[in-house]
This record gives sequence, structure tokens and C-alpha cells, in this order.
Amino acid sequence: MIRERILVIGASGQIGVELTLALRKIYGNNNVVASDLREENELLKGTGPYVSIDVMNKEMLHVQVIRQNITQIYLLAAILSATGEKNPNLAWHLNMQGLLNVLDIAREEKIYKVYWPSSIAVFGPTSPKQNCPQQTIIEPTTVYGISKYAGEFWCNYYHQRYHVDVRSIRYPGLISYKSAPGGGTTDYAVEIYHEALEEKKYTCFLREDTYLPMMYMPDAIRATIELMEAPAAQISIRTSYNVSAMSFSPKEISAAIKNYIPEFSISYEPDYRQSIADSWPQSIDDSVAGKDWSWKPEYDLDKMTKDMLENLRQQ
Ligand code: NAD
Ligand code: AKB
Repeated sequence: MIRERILVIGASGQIGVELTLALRKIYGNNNVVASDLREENELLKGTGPYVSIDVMNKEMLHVQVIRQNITQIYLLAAILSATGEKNPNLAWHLNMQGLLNVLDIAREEKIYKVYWPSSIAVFGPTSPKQNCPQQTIIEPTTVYGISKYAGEFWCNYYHQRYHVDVRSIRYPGLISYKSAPGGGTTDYAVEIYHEALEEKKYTCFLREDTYLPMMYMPDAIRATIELMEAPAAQISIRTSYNVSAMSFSPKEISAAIKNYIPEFSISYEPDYRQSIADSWPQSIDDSVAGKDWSWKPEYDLDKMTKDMLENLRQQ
């Protein structure tokens, strides 16, 4: 049996913190090396090894992969949709070169498995709005979406040509209470819970009827680990899997919060993120993930709202 040594790149981010903690529970604290460009997140401190890595510095990354005897890499460093539109060159550069650096090192060092997330942002205005299928018209209009779609095909290429076992999920908007989101269009669905508790009101940057696919972080972490633990023979998609959990609008999440905080109120001031949201599907068909590795979500809007508010109150 292989003794796994896992490197998480971008470990101080919204997903990275929770994924690192979850992987440490499974593989042992010392076998999961957290890394990021920014400083170690408070929640990770004291729970396992941390190294400072810039994924754009291929040499430095390569040295760490060898030095730490890494067998699996989870690459989470990226620039998300809203920040990407402010700096398209930087977003393209980091999202593409970071991935190519990791895939190249994985090929050279015979890294056993690589995980790299894609996003529902690959879909564009010409994709079906409802139950958007795994394979369909994909014409993204954001730099983030373009970089994710190109990245999916690089993953497929490295798998086919070099047999790198790289696996991927197209996450919807992720909602969590442990670490803050990092510049996405779906971030409103995290901010709203904080503001509901602190201010009892929230001004949303999307229109009230903007439906988007969303997922609670425990489901996203479980999906990631279930995909990575599935036997390779079951993985039919080497670009990236659609996964789904729930879809709601700002009006609906606000109503769900009002069930617990009756005095909560919401107002709307849509900004440049509205057109990004409008270009994405409203719901996702994840039947291929269900068939291949038995994917099934656990959280709906109400269950997530209850859990978010309980945990944020305790913080
Ligand atoms: P995030 O912005 O919260 O975290 C990214 C982390 O990468 C940050 O801690 C940042 O410091 C780090 N980073 C940036 N540049 C780096 C570099 N050059 N070298 C090393 N680290 C660097 O993002 P996230 O929400 O945790 O997303 C992680 C991945 O999941 C990304 O690929 C993102 O596109 C994807 N994703 C996220 C969501 C979501 O809703 N959070 C949805 C779909 C896909
Ligand atoms: C974003 O809004 O950019 C992300 C995503 C859906 O990829 N949350």
C-alpha cells in the first residue's frame, strides 16, 4: 500500500482550509502538507505541516514536491470570477500556468493522483439554463470560465497522453462558515449570513430573482474526497464532473434566513457581477457523477441555513 503524502496548494483559501483539515483526519496530520502564497490560516495552525509555495514558481514547487515525498497534489490556487474580470491577464496567467506547472511536475515525478477544481463558470449564456447537462454547448464569457474550460482539457490531455490520474469537479457556488470566500460571484450567499447575524440587513449585489447552483461546504468536501477515492476504472469523465446540491435566488435565501431571524431584511443593488451570474446556468444535471461514483448531496437550503446560523453564532 502507498503511504500517501498530500500537498494542498492554496490551503489558506475558502476550500483549502476545510479540505486540508478533512484530509488530515483521513491520512494523518503529518501526511498532509498545507501550502499557500499567503500566511497559514489560523484554523490550520498547529494541525500539521505548512510550507510557503508560489504555484507560479515551478522550480520551488518541484523542490518541495521532492523534498516532502509528495504522492498526491490538490491544486486550489486560482483567481475567481469577480476578481478575474478586474484583472483578466492575471487570472488567465495564474489559473493556466499554475495548473500546467502542477501537471508537468505530476508527470515528471509520477505523482499518484492530482485534484484540480473546475466550476459551473465554464458554462455560458448559450448553455441550457435548467439542469445543465455534463456535455452540452459550452461558451464561457468570463476569463475565469475560459481558464476553467481550457484547464479541463489540459487535465484530459495529461490523463490521455501521460496517464496522470487527474480528477476534477465543476463546483457550484460554495457556502461555508469557517473561511471567507475569495472574490467570486456567488460570495453573496456567504456574506448574507454574516450580515444577517451582525446587522439584521443585507444589500445584495445580485437581483432578487437570480437563481444559481450552490452547495454547502460539507457536501463539497465529501464530493471531492469521494471522487478522489473512487477506483480509477469508475472515472469516465477526465475533463470535470458536474455536481449539484441546490439552486436558489437571493429572495429565497433571504426567506430561509427570515425563518430564523424574523427581523432580517434584504435590499438589492446589482453591480458588474449581475452579468456574470446571468451568463451561468440556474441548475445543474449531475447524473453522470451519480452513476460513476454515487454522488448524492445531503444539504438543501433550509438544512444549510440552520447549520450556518448555528455555527456562526458560536464563533
Ligand atoms: P480562494 O480564493 O478562497 O483560495 C485560493 C487560495 O489560493 C488563496 O488562499 C490564495 O492565497 C492562494 N493563492 C493565490 N495565488 C497563489 C499562488 N500563486 N501560489 C499559491 N497559492 C496561491 O479560492 P477557493 O474558493 O478556495 O477556490 C479554490 C478552487 O476552487 C479554485 O480553483 C476555484 O476556482 C475553485 N472553485 C471555487 C468555488 C467556490 O465557490 N469557492 C466554486 C467553483 C470552483
Ligand atoms: C465564483 O463565483 O467565481 C465561484 C464559482 C462558482 O466558481 N464561486
